[in-house]
Amino acid sequence: MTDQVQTPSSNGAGADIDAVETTEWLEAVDAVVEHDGPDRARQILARAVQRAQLAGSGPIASITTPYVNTIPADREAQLPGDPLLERRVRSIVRWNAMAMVVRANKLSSELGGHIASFQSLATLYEVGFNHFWHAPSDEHGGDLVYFQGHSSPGNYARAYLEGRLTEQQLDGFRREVSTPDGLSSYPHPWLMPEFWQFPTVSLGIGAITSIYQARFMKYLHARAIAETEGRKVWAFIGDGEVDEPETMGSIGMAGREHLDNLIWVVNCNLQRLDGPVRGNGKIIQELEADFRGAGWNVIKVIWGTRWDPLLAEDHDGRLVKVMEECVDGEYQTYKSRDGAYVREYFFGKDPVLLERVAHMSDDDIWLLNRGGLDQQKVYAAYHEAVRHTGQPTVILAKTIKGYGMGVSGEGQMITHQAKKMTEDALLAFRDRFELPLSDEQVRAAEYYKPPDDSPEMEFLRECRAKLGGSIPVRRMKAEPLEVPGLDAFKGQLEGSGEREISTTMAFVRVLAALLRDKKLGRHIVPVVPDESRTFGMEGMFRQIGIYSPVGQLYQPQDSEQLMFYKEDKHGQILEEGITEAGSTSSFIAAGTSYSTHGVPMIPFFIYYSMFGYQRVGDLVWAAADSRTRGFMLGGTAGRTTLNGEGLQHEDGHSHVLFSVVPSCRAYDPTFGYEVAVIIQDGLRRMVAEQEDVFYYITLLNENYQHPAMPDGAQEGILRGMYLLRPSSRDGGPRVQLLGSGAILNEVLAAAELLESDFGVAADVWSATSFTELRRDGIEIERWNMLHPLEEPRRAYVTEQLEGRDGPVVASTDYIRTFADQVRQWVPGRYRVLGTDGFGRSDFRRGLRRFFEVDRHYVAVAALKELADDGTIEPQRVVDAIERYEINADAPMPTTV
Ligand SMILES: Cc1ncc(C[n+]2csc(CCOP(=O)(O)OP(=O)(O)O)c2C)c(N)n1
Ligand SMILES: [Mg+2]
Repeated sequence: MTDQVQTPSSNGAGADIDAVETTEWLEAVDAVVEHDGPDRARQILARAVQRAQLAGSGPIASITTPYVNTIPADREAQLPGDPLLERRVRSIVRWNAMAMVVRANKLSSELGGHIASFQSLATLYEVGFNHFWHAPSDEHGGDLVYFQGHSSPGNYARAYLEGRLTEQQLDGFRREVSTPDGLSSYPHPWLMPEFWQFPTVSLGIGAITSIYQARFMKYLHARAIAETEGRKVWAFIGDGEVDEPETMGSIGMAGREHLDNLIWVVNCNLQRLDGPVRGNGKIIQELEADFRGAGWNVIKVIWGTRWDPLLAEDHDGRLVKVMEECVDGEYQTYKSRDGAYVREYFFGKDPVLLERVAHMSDDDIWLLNRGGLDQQKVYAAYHEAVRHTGQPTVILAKTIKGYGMGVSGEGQMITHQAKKMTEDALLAFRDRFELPLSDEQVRAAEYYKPPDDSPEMEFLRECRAKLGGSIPVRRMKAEPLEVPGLDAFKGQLEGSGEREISTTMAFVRVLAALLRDKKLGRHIVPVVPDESRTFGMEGMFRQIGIYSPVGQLYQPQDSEQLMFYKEDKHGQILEEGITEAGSTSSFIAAGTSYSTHGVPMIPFFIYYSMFGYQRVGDLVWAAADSRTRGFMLGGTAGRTTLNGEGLQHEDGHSHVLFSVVPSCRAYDPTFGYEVAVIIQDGLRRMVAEQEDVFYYITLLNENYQHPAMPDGAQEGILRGMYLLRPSSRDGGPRVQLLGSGAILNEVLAAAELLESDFGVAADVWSATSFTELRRDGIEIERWNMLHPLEEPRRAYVTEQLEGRDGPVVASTDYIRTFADQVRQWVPGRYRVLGTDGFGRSDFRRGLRRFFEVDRHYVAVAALKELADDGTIEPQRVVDAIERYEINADAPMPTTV
């Protein structure tokens, strides 16, 4: 077998080694066409092509190959060592994984867990653990394995054998609150930060993030930031999971970027949760076409070693024909029955085949195994996959869901959720996998670990020692980087003077300053889904380059210009094209680089705020679970600020959505100095202090003048509010006005109206983060509840507003829920204005009036609160409504 596997080109192009022979063949084709017509020629050629493919030619003018293993039996690399010993170790892992779930559910069925999925995967995992997957060590940076989420019992069972987990911990599976070292249900770095690296259980998330991880490793290498060559990304994906758009949506990128450091293993156990994945078709053939079309190297591992003699004898193609005719629904049913059934309903489809297996007993037929459950076949596939160059590889491995569960689930429709095994099934499991357990031990589902000096344990230890230690293992911190002080952003702190700029422009300047920073600059990763020009970042194309694995093979149309579109092998920008899901995956890869690669990288992922959480919420959740550090920037945010774009673009709720993510710090700044303070502090927390948080910052495209930072504002900016402009008026009615984002300018204008038109003093506060204020509030409230005899603490909002006269009114460009978050800590009356309803297009002024968040509404709201307080006459509110020409009977914006 050759070391480097090349996919034969599909049209057979290349040097002709025997032109005379070729001519003879072509003449023969011509003759058939002439005598019997083109249909007959196609028939013969199709047969000839199939014959060649069966001999291992690979695809020829067709995107799929016959329903047999891609690697012919005589070209397989051989599994080293003692196959029986390896099987024994695997059987023990199988047992313990099953026992964990059975034991947890003996306690209570409330805890749940899955047995069937791992039993179908065990061989695929164990061959990897024993022979392929490197742990990070001095010699190797470590492979990254995205394990199938709901197969976690298999990982725990192996960690137990490796001495990483105790029996007590296994018994704490899914009991993280009541047991000291409980094990998380699924892979969650948040919950087990030294063990799990990648959250995968939301189906599709592991798939897409693994692709962008592989790409990020190439990027780090190209930029000479980390040595990632030789490291592989492996991802285990369910055959049902491929229906998720996140799973298949980016496979084209992996092909296009030649990610030969990426290996996917699709566990084709033919079943999902409810039933068959493709009962009426064949998932393996379908995926073969999809992946090959996307430029992947496809290795099908369908049949086990015991089929080899039957396939070798199949000169007339009758066996392969039946294999191809059977649909997955039938294949599932076969494995839920027995050898006699397989003889009758599979081989019985062709009397000649029945004859061929006549010498085999029903038991022999039952033992005809599937490729993904055959360690030799799996080894051969992995061996080839890790050596393949120029393309990512997908291994399509056919397995059996619930393998070994017998009557309690093997190949059965219900198997996915089976958490219990009958006593008979447990005993049969023990016998089938030859485990040295007494009936008593089996009934109690006792864990089993062979003695330390047994050949099994020695084998296990040796294998992992050779590969550098145990996996999965997660690094929690890297060497911190030095973060520039606030003075690096002097331009923003001093304000814009007469110039009108947007916070997006302010941000781009902050970013430019960071890129210039000698220490931090190269660690910055701008991630953009085709919106750089929208945000005025196109100057960076030329300056730092757009990463491309092949550089730039064309002269760009704008090459004459100073800031031309520059693609570069060492480029720094990740220009992702129009994929927020892909960009978020890059954000995760970069933002967890401190852990996976030991080098902190700082992603600045900028996108249209409406196409953020709303579009890729589950990936954001995965980012948080992964302990991603970095900045997400919701550009052109606000329901009335991105004025002309209408219902689909105008975001009035992304802040509310981000407020649900515990490790996200979300801000809605108005001025350049606020942007600078927030980003500088974010860098301090994430890069210097290595806190596992990330930031969501909304940016605006509205231009206005930015003042210099008021003295002492810094703490308030970070905690969520500060007094921006106190009224100079003493005595008389007074109000406290809060605002954020672009609406803060309306609030400032409202303060002027109140003072000039109604003689009301208004203090104006910039509320940079209602979400942070709420976090502080609930924490204080909880402390006070639990410490009833102690001096009560005060929430930051209360501390700021207490002792200041008058009701409080808040207005933002977000739905009312946003500013409402702090209601219970606001002393006195609190009225919130917001942009509830669907967005629409118009001038900003019109939109702010329509959504009732503009200066006039703020003034009216403030007067109404004063009237309700008894401070002024209600007639004054009527005056204001008239004066500002407000239609009191306009419909609610939510209803139109
Ligand atoms: C996004 C998402 N939707 C639904 C689920 C619930 N779920 C967990 S496993 C599963 C079936 C998975 O089938 P498959 O991918 O074939 O994996 P198998 O267990 O067969 O290996 C479902 C629907 C989930 N975890 N994530
Ligand atoms: Mg499945």
